[in-house]
Amino acid sequence: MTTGTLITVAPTGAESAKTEVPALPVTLDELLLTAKECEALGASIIHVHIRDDDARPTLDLGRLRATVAALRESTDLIVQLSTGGAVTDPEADRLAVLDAAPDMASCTMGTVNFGDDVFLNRWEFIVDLHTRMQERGIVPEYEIFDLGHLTALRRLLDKYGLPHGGHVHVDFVMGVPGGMPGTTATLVAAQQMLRDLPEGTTFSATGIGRSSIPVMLASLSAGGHLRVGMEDTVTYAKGRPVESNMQLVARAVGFAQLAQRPPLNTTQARELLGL
Ligand code: KMH
Ligand code: ZN
Repeated sequence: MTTGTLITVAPTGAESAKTEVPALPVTLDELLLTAKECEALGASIIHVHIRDDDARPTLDLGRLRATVAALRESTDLIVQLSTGGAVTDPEADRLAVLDAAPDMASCTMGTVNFGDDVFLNRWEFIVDLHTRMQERGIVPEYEIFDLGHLTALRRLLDKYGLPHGGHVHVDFVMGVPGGMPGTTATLVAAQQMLRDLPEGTTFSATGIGRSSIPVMLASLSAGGHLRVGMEDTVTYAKGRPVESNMQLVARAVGFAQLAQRPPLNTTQARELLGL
């Protein structure tokens, strides 16, 4: 059964430099403006990475708390903080992100090569994230960069139980150099593997770079949801840099409407995710 479409905007990420991508929102004001405009277009979740005064990625707890509060005051978006951070962030700082008490947080289900870097996610670290989120009433979004991460998720849920709220939602992050490719065949394979997870498990998908559009179309046709934003995509079309996150959200909304799966509003999204 298909429903409307949950649209997540991931506006900033930790990988692009403001000097190279001037449209990237890096200050709190830029983030809030982006959040409000993306919500008005049809986004219901915001996946947040923040930057310091020099526009470098940071996991500073004071800033994270202020960001969560400001997003809640200015929007009704579901606030999802990244616990992935940047590849250089230590585990303790990534765990401490939960102290900012977001509605949701990401939980990456395994280690993956990440271009020339390694995005390290040890089993014990994953267990810590999952169990602390259970204790604190934070709903996880399980980030799946490779198919084996779904097997790890099944093992996690079997051993440590369901997340807060009881609903399992995963996000296929496809096309990272080192992870699974952003193709229809891979998305279908990943979707098939959801059969081993609790009934009712939902998925979003995002394709990095040029896999953005194929993954979006595949996800919509497979009953999945969408994540878009400048964390994942900085080129709109060949030779055309992305002008704003709103441009990417508007395109996703247009595709969702064409698929007759219009965007879920924030209330419907909360219901779907067990928030
Ligand atoms: N920046 C990547 C190393 C997440 O937000 O949880 C990890 C990432 C995943 O973006
Ligand atoms: Zn992220």
